[in-house]
Amino acid sequence: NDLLSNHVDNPSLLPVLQSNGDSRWNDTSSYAKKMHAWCKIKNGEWALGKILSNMEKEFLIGFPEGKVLKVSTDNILHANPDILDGVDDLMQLSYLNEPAVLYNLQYRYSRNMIYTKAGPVLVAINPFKRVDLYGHNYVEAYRSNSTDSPHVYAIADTAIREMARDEVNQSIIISGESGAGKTETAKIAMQYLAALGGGSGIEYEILQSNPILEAFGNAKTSRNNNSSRFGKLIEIYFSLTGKISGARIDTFLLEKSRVVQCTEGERSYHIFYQLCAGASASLRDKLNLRNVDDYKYLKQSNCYKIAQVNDAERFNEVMEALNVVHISNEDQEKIFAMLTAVLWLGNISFTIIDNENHAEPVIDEGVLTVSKLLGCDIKVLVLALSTRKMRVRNDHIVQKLTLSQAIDTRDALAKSIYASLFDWLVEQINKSLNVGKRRTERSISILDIYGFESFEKNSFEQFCINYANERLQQHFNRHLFKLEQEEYLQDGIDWAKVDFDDNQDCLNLFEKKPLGLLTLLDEESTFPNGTDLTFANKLKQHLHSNSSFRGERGKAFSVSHYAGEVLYDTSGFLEKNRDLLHIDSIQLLASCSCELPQVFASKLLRLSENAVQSSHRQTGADSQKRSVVSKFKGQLFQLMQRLESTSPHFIRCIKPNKSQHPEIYEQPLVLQQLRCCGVLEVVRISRSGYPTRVSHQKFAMRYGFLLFESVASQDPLSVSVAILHQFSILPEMYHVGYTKLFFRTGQIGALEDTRNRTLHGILRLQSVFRGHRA
Ligand code: AOV
Ligand code: MG
Repeated sequence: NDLLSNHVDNPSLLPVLQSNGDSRWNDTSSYAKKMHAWCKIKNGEWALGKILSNMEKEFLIGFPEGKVLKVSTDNILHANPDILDGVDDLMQLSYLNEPAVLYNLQYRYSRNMIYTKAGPVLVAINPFKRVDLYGHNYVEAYRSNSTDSPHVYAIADTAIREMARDEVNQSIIISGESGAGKTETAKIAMQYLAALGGGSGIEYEILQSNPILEAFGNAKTSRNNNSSRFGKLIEIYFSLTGKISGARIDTFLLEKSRVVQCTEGERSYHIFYQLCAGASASLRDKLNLRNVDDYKYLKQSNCYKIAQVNDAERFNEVMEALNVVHISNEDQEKIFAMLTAVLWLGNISFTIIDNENHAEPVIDEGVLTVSKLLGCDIKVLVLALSTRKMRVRNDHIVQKLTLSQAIDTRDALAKSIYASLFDWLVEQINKSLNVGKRRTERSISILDIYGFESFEKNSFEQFCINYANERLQQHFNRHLFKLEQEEYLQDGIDWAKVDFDDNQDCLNLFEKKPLGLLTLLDEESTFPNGTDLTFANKLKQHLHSNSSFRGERGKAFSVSHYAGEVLYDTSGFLEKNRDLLHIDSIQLLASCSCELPQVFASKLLRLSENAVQSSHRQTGADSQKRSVVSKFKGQLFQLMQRLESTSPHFIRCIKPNKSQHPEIYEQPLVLQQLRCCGVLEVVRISRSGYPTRVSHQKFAMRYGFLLFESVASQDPLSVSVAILHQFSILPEMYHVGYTKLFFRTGQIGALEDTRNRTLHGILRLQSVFRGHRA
């Protein structure tokens, strides 16, 4: 008893017990000698040291290598006791500060435990290597509930259970920056759902949609060798017996520009390289298909291969997958013909025909092959690439195109064929996955969009991608804060609402009417005299007061996104937003004898007619469609609405390094993602709440022996309460629930400390006794 009271009387211990666990609460008196603490080395990097002495405003810290440093109080944070090393839920940490979270994730990551819970959110750190965490045995373990280790499987399992229990549709929402592992994670979730809900065979078709969509919608970028260039929501339907009965895929805004334009070191869509590498001799012959380096569209970026990827093999896998989703061999050949036509379009060159810089296509192999593959007349193709029909009042006139107009027309046609093909393919897959039936069943949706991007040069594509991520981030914030607050209310815990940094400012910058980025872009896009420069100037004129906006030199502006500041170059914004395809090009497609171009043409026509009706605008004979951003905004709103009607499960993917290599954990990079992805926000709420939850039983067992006096009743609750009293834990620091004790951060850490010292003391005494006896 003496020994114990000594420790409790130890004044250096009490402040720790009373600390509210807030890492900003940095009074030196909360640190005791010999305690471990995190010392900030430089921005985003921390080292663990031991406190040798504490002075007024600084500490003397000893590091493992024997180094001793003076560190100011501002750069010191509490470290957690060793027993909390590598906890599988960050909520269990006594001290929820940045270094503690970073260290915990790194501890697990280095042991191939890539999944960690951050309260309700699953954090997944990209291993960039095969990890043995998947497959039959793991599926069985999660299905039978014999493990509670954090895992995508556990999330998918919860989704299935809650879908059945609550009769509410579920969603698994995966976010994280480019290359963080969203697409892989989505596939892992699908595999689990397929394993549990399989049986009819449709699950295999669903899984096989992945290699197809990746081939046509993913590409190598400087951030990710397999970067998704479209957004995807797959809704998987379950029958009442829990079996998968079908699925529906929705895609969002494919990055079209990549088909005709690609940055050095990146690639166009995988399927082009796969086709060139893997097509059989007879197919090559039929399509007049060449090698990758024979095509200008593929040549311009100087990159044909991806390390460790065999495009020819992938091609066979894609063909196999196409078979699985019931795309006939004839249709497959039609698809390949369209791809080859796109490649040959890029090879069409022009000659100047007069001194006004008007141009005409050179009639060579390019023109001939394109006309053959599309099934159109050579003359019609040539006209479509060199002239434009215009209506001036009531007269129809034919205008010749200048060289740059002709090139733009050619590229617009190539992009349009590719994007139409992509949409058509998704439609075919959906037919096979059994959509169209009236759906009364429950479903689980998995969302995998392109992640936040910030390159050296950011254009319209990044603008759209980052806007989408901004919307998703808002969904994440709202739900997590709402959910968390609801849980406390349910437990009857007093709960003052927590403020959090939301991204509403940035969303307003995009969406506000009439003066937001999107409306200003649309407005400038409809002005005949609008240019990228006038657009940039207009932004600077109208948006300078928004705190998320900054005008930059020339045609540039920057936006302060939740995930960091991005500098956008407005070059090409207007043209990409208008995304004009001249009626001549649509008519060209409609005139083709091949089926696919006709299908594309009628869809394009329908779209442009709808838009004309709704906009009451008509300029010349151009097909006037809704602008790209306004369509995208509409899609995102619909997506959010659909997600709102589901019960969400969030997965945050983290990229541990920029080089896409295994075993490298760059602390500042991880920290930046944790900060901006809102993981630390979640952590912050929990810090103001009661993150540590221990059952009465467990608590009594672990700390009961520290009691000075025995308790009359030995039931766990009474023992627990006695412990709380003995250690003078302030009433506002804990809450006694029906079965559990809820603690604020820092409380358990201090108790652990006392427990360890006591155990040490007992061991020392034992050895002293043993020594006496000897
Ligand atoms: P993303 O979807 O988040 O990026 P991916 O899912 O494509 O990122 O992951 C990038 C790469 O990381 C993959 O191609 C794999 O090599 C590797 N990887 C990710 N998760 C795992 C895992 N669980 N196990 C093994 N390797 C993995 V983007 O689509 O760019 O935003 O637009
Ligand atoms: Mg992806």
